[in-house]
Amino acid sequence: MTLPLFDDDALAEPSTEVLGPAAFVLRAFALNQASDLLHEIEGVANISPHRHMTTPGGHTMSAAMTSCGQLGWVSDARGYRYVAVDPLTGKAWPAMPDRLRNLAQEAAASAGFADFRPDTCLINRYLPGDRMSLHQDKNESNLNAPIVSVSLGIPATFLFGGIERSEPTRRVQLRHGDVVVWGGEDRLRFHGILPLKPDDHRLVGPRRFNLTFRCAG
Ligand code: MD6
Ligand code: FE
Repeated sequence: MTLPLFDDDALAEPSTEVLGPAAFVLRAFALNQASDLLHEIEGVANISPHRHMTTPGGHTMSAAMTSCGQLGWVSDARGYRYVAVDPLTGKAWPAMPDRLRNLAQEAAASAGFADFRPDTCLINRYLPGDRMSLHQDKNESNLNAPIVSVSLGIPATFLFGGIERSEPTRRVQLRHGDVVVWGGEDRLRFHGILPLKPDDHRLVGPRRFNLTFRCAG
């Protein structure tokens, strides 16, 4: 028998890392469902394709985005917000697949947030070099609900800061199958993603997907 010594995913064991009083990394939580999740992402992107949005300041975001659920996150010259109609297609966002909703609910519950009922899932797609600058997630009307964030594909370095932009950040490596859950007093902490290093994932290719589930409406 040959042990998969070169395959990080195959060696990943479920475990929990504590980032704050109400913020946790659930290592490998989504690993055994990853190919099903990728299939669902493809289904969503076939209806509402990934696109590069513009920030209110006029910059093009490096990660390409789409959404599913009753609401989708958009950014343009008018600001950041959630809308029920995809501006690219003129139609409602694709429904949130049950498999995605169930995974988010299970991850939230195992981090201590019972009855998480997300109404939106933002699907970010990063290529090597893409990044996400330090930000707070505060466009959601329900800031009591946590956020569940699923990483698939090539690894990324997540920056996790404080409630003020000026506070120091720590670096957390997020790999294929990892899930971050945060809420409560950690809900408004600044965070971001460093530019992705060139890499190639055996299942996903030279890409990273990040799914973030929230209660936005
Ligand atoms: C990303 N994530 O991982 C970007 N936001 O690609 C986020 O911006 C994020 O992972 C809120 C909660 C969890 C996250
Ligand atoms: Fe965020």
